[in-house]
Formats: sequence, structure tokens, C-alpha cells
Amino acid sequence: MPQDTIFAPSTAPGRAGIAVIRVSGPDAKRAVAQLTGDAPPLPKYAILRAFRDAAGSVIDRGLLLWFESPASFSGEDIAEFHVHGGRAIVDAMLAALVAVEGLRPAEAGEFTRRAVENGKLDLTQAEALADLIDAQTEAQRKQALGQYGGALAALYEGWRERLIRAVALTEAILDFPDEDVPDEVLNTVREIADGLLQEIRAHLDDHRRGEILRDGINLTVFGKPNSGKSSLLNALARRDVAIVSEIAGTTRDVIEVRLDLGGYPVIVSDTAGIRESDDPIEQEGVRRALDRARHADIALLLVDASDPAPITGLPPDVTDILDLVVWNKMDIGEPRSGGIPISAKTGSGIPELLAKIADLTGNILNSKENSAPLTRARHRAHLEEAVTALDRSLKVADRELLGEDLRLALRSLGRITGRVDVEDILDVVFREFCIGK
Ligand SMILES: Nc1nc2c(ncn2[C@@H]2O[C@H](COP(=O)(O)OP(=O)(O)OP(=O)(O)O)[C@@H](O)[C@H]2O)c(=O)[nH]1
Ligand SMILES: [Mg+2]
Repeated sequence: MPQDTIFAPSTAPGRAGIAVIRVSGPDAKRAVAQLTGDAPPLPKYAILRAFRDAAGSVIDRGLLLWFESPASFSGEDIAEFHVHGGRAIVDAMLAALVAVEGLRPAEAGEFTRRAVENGKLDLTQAEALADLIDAQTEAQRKQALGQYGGALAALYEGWRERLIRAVALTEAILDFPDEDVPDEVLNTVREIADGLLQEIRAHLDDHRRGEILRDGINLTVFGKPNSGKSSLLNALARRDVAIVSEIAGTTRDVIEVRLDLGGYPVIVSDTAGIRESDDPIEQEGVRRALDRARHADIALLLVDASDPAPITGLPPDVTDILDLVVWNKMDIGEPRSGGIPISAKTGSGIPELLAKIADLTGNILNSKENSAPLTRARHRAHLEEAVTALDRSLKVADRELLGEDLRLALRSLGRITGRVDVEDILDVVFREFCIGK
């Protein structure tokens, strides 16, 4: 079925030196002809052209690039119009393109979707492309780039290929009567399944490093009212994010700020001060504060060094929740042992605290060097399905059930990269075993 030809700006809207508008599909050449009155340049060469509207008047002069199918991002013919980045120019270009027969505006993600459909990218690479564009810090950029380069795809495809072989072997022996099945075939199948099971489990058991890096490390500041949590948030963010006041119970809700700490994305949450209260809104705030602290990657308990009873009123399991104790108001408080001394007001101790947070963050993310970390809950869910099926396959005696479980595991792995077809299996079956000759 012939595809529509789609177009969209590739650059963000607004004023800029240059804006790029991309056209992808079988009618891209027609778009070039209509806007420039000429054929496209050689593939991957840029040429300066005037771009004209339907009435023939010049919209702008800019560079035109041409990519010929299949050697393009989407696998289709692609024309790239580089114009000056002004709103009126881009609007006029889009109007000119809409007037070309066979062209329509692209839907969100449609270029990438076509790249996947045409086998240019697998699903993990398409996801990585989105992550790369969203990356806010160095560490996120590196992780996304590795995945875009196919690190995860190679890992998962490698597993899938081994599993395809195991499935093919089970298919091959299904037609044999029991006594004729050579033991070593079943043993090979079980060895493959067992090896994969262990590797996938090790990959899953990564303390969610890749996902945490992608989403950001959650640092939650909690403690008694007035201990200076909001002051600390403002000091870390170096701007006035949260309201600070001497009235206890100022913060009611969770306030989040995203920070780049040494290349790592850290989401700092300021929370309501923990105390007994009759006010239902404050009670809810306290509930949220504790909930956030319990689920945080780093729970920072902030205590007031000038408070004679600095931890009274905190829940009994507070030591289980906290990862880090920080003493605030050292400018007016008593020296204390254990924990990091700071003053959110004067800024003393903040560099040491930042170093400590970077340390903890590094521990969470780098406890093991991993070139292809798991980055998404979607992958984790499919991998867990595969583990369940593989685990079961090792426990069943029946050959048919064994094959069924291996197939389930295979399908789960295939869902991660977007390859779920059984054709692969049939290929191997026919190539290796000549069944049905
Ligand atoms: N002297 C001194 N005062 C501080 C320091 N940090 C915060 N304060 C003061 O302590 C009071 C409470 O500060 P907040 O940052 O609002 O405290 P909080 O923990 O967010 O309080 P709640 O939102 O009510 O839970 C304010 O009057 C701050 O100016 C500090 O390091 N030294
Ligand atoms: Mg506060």
C-alpha cells in the first residue's frame, strides 16, 4: 500500500537562526519540484535554492538536502528544507507543502514510527531517540546515546536468537517418539534456557539504575516543621522556589525541583513538616511527606540543631526511612555529632552536602559498570514475563509444554524490540532441521 507523504518542522517553534522542515515519503520529490521548480540535488548534498509558494513568489532562500530511500532516517525519500527560523517563514513553507498533491502534515512521532516500520530502528532505539531529545544532563545523554546506538537492541536480540535456537530444537524433536529423542538435544535446550534465565535475572537485578537515571534520582527532604526544609530546597536550587516562614506548617504539599548535580538528574522534593495535627489538609500533607520519603532514592532527614528536642514527633521507624541526616541552623545551633552540619540561611556546609549527595547518587547509579542498562518499566515487565516462562520451562517434563514456555519467553523478548514474528523461528527450523523436506 503506498504511504502518504508527510511533512513537519523538525526544529522547535519560535525565533531561531534556522528552521528545518522535513518531508518523508514517495512524493517528497514532487514537493521539491513544486517548491524549487527543479529536481533534488544529489543524495546527501546540500544546495542553495529559492523556495516558492503556490503562486510562485519566493518564501525564503535556504539549503535543500535530499536523502534517497532506503538510505534515510525513515527509510523513505526525505527532503529537508533549511529556512530562516521565523514564524512567518515556517508557516508559509507549511502552507506551500500542504498544497502539494499527496502531502499531509505528520502526526506526532510519525517519522520515527516509519523508521521502525522500515527496519531502520528497533523499538528500544526509537525510545532512546525520545530520551536523547529529552536528556537534561550528561549522564542521561550518554545513557540515551548508548541505547540509540543499539546497545540494548543487541543485548535483547542476542538473547532472542539463542531462544529461537532452543525453540527450533524443541520443534524438531516434537515429532520424534519419546525413546528416539537424543538426550543431548533436550539437554542443550535446557542449558540455553538456564543460561538465559540467569543472564536476564542479573540484568533485572540492577537496582533500577537505568530507569532512575532516565527519570531522575528522587531526593526527598523531610523533618519536623520549621527545621528549614524549604530554606534548604531554595539553597540547593539557588532560587526562591518554596515559601519560607517562621510559622510552623508553612509547606503543605510536595514541591519538586529538578537539578543537575554533577551530571546526574536529581529531583529534590520539599515536604510538609511532620507533626500531629487536627487540620485535615496538614494531615494529608504529612501523609504525603512520609510516603514520599519512604519511596525516595535518597531520604534526607533535616533536623534543627537549635531545637532542644529535634526528633520528637517523628515516626518510630524514621531510622529505617532515612538515608542521610543533615543538621540545619548551625549558625545558631549546638554542634552535633553524626550527620552533615549546614546552615540553609548562611549557605555554610552546602558544598559539603552537595558532594555527599553526588556520592550517594554515584553509588546508586554506578555500583556496577553497565554498558546496556535497563531503562524502562516496559522492558522490565517483558523481561519479567520471560523469566517466569523460562523458569517454568526448566521445571516441566513434557516436551510440548517446554516448547510452549520457550515460545512465551521468546514472544516477551520480541515485544521489547518490536520483533514478534514467528517467521524467524520457521526460518531456523527449516534451515537447521529440514523438517518437511
Ligand atoms: N538561623 C537560621 N534560620 C533558619 C535556617 N534555615 C531556616 N531558617 C529559618 O527557619 C524558619 C523555617 O524555615 P522553613 O524553610 O520555612 O522551614 P520548613 O522546614 O520548610 O517548615 P515547614 O514548611 O513549616 O515544615 C524560617 O524562619 C527560616 O528563615 C538556618 O540555617 N539558620
Ligand atoms: Mg516548608
